[in-house]
Amino acid sequence: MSHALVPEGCGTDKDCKLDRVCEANRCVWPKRPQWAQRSADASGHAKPPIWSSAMSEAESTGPPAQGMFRFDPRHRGRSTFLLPKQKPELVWTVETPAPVTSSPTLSVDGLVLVGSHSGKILALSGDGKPAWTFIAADLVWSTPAIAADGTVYVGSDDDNLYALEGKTGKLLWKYRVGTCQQTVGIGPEATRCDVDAGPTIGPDGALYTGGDGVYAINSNGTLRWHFATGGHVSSTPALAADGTVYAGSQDNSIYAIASDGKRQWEFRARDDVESSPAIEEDGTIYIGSDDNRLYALSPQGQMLWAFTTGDDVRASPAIGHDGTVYIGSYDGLLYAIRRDGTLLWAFRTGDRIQSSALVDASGAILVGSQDDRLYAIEPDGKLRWSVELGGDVDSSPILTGDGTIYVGSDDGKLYALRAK
Ligand SMILES: [Ca+2]
Ligand SMILES: [Ca+2]
Ligand SMILES: [Ca+2]
Repeated sequence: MSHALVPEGCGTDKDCKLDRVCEANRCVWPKRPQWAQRSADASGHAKPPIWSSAMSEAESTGPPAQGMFRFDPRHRGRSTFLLPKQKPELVWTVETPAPVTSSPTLSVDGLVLVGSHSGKILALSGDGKPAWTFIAADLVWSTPAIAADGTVYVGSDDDNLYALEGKTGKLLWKYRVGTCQQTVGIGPEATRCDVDAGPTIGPDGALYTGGDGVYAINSNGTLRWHFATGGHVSSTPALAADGTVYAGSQDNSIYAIASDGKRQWEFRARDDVESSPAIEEDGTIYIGSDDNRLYALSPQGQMLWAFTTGDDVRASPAIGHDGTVYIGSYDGLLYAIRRDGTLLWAFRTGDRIQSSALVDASGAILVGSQDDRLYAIEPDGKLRWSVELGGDVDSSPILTGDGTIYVGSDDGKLYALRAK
């Protein structure tokens, strides 16, 4: 079969992988990120004065990372591609062979990377053939992140953050997070230092992840800083344009940490925070909590609003191009919430939603549910199609320029789906 990913040559932006655009028949990174082109005045929120200039500068220090959880450091879950209109068909599956809650990531070399509870990190070609496998000493929940140079960073419940060579999977370094007496297995001490988060890759190549607190690790595997929290940090920190790191913790708090590792503020939710934050262009932070709420916080840490769902919110928010926020809840509903905190619509699935939604270029949504289905939802909240997989779909799906969808499931498989 033909390769699922177009390596070179393009007719339109849709032929290009990731967020690249087609210029003179070549896929290139856009000169300015799309978010920087919109006026913050239109949002109605106060704009931090350094916002766009700081990010333009940061972006100019190097090409953006190839991929990570929620696609970029601001975690908006926003794709530049279009979801297929027709229900896609199964192209291939790969047995990992244990639950896949990790979300797949694409490299510009055309590899699909995913972690598994088998401890394996698998790299597959676009046609599902194994390129390499790396085996950690415990479960992998973490979504692999791929730096601009192709290096793959991924965490494991064995308490290590691993750096792997992108083409071969060869271990470059590992960083042991925390000083937990027991690193693998179950129990509070065995899980306290688990590296479940992303990691997130910053513009200078630094890695932001969680364990017994929040970690910033240099791209050579040395510690930049550790920010202690009162509970495990399982979710992936997000990085704002001014270098502020936002992270949630099982100590019920959401933290803002300056680029030097110093605490800026702490916002107290009423229960664990396992959702990862998403950051809007104007700096607004959206994050869910086990207290059933989705919070909108200002860059200064004030609550703008809270939207209450019927159960824990462990998924991470997606932010549409028009500012609508999409998030699933353990109550089984996928919510579309306007930027003022009012409900636009809710879509009911048959079980809890842990999967974080993807929003496509037209505002259509893709999300998994523990009812074993992957749903495509129209911008107005109506069902477009759904596909039944073999188990819970807690993994967050990704979409490529040719409409291929990759997602993992508790049945131990990574799925590739594509419409005819
Ligand atoms: Ca552990
Ligand atoms: Ca709850
Ligand atoms: Ca199920």
